[in-house]
Amino acid sequence: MGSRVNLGLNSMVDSISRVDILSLTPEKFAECYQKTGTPVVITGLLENEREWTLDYLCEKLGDREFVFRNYGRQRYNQDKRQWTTIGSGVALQTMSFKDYAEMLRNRKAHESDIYMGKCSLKNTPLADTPSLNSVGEKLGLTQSATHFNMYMGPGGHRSGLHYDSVDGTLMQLHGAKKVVLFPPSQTYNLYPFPVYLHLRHGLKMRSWFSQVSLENPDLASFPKFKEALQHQYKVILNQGETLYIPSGWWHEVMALGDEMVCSVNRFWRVYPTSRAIFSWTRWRASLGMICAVPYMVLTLAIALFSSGRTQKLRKILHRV
Ligand SMILES: O=C(O)CCC(=O)C(=O)O
Repeated sequence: MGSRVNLGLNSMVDSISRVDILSLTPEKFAECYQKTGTPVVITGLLENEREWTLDYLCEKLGDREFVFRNYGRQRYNQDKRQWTTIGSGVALQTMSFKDYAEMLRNRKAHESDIYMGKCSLKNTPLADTPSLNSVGEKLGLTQSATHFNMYMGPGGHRSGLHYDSVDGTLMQLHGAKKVVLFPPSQTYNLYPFPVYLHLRHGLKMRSWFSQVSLENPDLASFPKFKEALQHQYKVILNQGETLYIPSGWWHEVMALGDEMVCSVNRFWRVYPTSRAIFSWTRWRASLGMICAVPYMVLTLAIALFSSGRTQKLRKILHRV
């Protein structure tokens, strides 16, 4: 997969392999990475794509409204066990793209850590971007699980350690991100939030997120995390590169630098099906979703009969 480096800190760090698309065929991608569920950085796929600057994004998305995540900077200093919201469960703010661009320019988005997380580009002019559409084709990925999703915001933002139950391709379009990964075998050394938490919090909390802070791990409370560190991988995803993240692989994603950083991902059905069937992390996530159903039904019913129902419904659906 990549080379192992001993940092002398009682932790080994692997780097993810880089492969150029010119030396990769869909068959080779399936054989080497998809079937084995191995992450890889693919270069050359977005070679001809223009840089997605804030001006370009304003031109394409200007007046369109999106649901943004207002995380708040203080989160980074909190013990995750005190959290009652995660990811799309945090305070949500609906605004036009151009208003958000202004918050990035005047740094209000940096101060409050406001992030455009998993915002679908469906029905926007960017959905037809040829190079994005060719990524799946060139890798032989045919069955998408979602449309393109935008993940963009201020440098310094961290999307906390979690796994997805589908495969993902993360395409870097402006700036760079650092990604830390752990294999599915490390799930219990990463102390995921318990599945039953969904009964109380619906999808505001996610059992596929880790309770451990990578920056400042509490080893007294999470002693097995030391073992996980022996299996960690790190990679800097540069502009124009695509990271394939197989289902069940834990990942934390950090936007590097101080300026706006932008990526687009797409989720794909897990192939071969046997990899999906024998994946405990997937079953675990499905169990979590089932536990979240009663809470979600109740929240939807309350939203339906309240004033401002359209906004409320939009926010609830954004969580799914
Ligand atoms: O880029 C990010 O902030 C998160 C991306 C992510 O988690 C993913 O692509 O699965």
